[in-house]
Amino acid sequence: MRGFIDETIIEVRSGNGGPGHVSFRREKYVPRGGPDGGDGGKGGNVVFRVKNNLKTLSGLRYKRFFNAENGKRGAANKKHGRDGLDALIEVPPGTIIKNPDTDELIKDLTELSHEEEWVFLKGGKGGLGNSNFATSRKQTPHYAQPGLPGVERKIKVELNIIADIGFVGYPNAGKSSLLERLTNAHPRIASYAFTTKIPNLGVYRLGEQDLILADIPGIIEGASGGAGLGLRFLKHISRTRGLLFLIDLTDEDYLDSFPILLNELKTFSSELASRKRVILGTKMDVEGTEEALKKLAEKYKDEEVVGISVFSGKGIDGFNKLFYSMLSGIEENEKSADITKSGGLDIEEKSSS
Ligand SMILES: Nc1nc2c(ncn2[C@@H]2O[C@H](COP(=O)(O)OP(=O)(O)OP(=O)(O)O)[C@@H](O)[C@H]2O)c(=O)[nH]1
Ligand SMILES: [Mg+2]
Repeated sequence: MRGFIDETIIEVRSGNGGPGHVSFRREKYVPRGGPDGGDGGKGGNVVFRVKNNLKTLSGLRYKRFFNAENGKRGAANKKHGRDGLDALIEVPPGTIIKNPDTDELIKDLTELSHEEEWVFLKGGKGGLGNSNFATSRKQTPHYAQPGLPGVERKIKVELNIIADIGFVGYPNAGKSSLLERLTNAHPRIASYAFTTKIPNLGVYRLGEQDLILADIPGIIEGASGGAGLGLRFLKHISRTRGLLFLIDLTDEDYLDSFPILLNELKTFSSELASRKRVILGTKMDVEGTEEALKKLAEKYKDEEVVGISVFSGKGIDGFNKLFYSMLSGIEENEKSADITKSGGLDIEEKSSS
């Protein structure tokens, strides 16, 4: 995933109404029964439903057409045709629907909460069967109405992606490497500082839900006061729900960087510094890091400290558990509505790359 805006174009169609039916009652000793053709069923609607466990539009990406079912024809005996099934399109909170040609807003689904639905296109009405048209003058009508046609539209579906977990650390700590290891993202990785200049996002599949991980540029001492690149992006992590502090165990001052990083966050926003967090000691494949990790864990007894290596794979399997524990309790506290409504990472940042 490159940018912060996920978008895709799809074509949707509501169902045609089913045609009304033409038939006449047939009974013993009644040579010419009255008209008994039933009405056609209604065409299915095109419906959007918001699902909190979705975080991207990947569910729409590989399916371009969403067609509701047509209503069924009416039948004899005034039997009503079955209504067509809706085309149900499930999207994450914060999804926006636009006209793909003019970019005009059609609907901002940010207003909807979990499981709420919005009917975009109504299906066509079913036609009336001939049983509706008998009059005293015309007792055997041989016509019924056709159903009304459905509606077809091409639309652009857009989503501001909001990160769930932010990676914080000095330059070169291994943040981008970890993102690449855990997700589908392919950020630039290099052995010099400030390789990452704008945040990279990746999707981590956690059971039924997608977690968006954000790798942000390295933060250095004085970031909150304007030093380095990290500052510009501190505002991005301010929307994340949990933070991973990456500390390079091969770094000389690995024992001191955590409070410095935390202090930068605090200076920027005290609320940020109180987010759920885990300290990751990185590059555990390098000699001497076992010892370093121990010292780190001893020094910050109140923190959760975990050792990992992207190279050897150490600790990588533990991320499922780690993310579950970071998110537990968060879901209920933060009504996801205010997270989604605060918008995502700015597209303006994307174009500055
Ligand atoms: N030995 C070892 N090196 C690693 C590991 N993970 C990353 N590195 C190396 O550390 C260097 C920095 O990695 P990046 O992922 O670019 O670090 P970053 O934190 O994103 O750096 P900035 O974008 O500059 O803030 C690269 O040379 C990586 O190959 C690891 O698990 N073990
Ligand atoms: Mg990086």
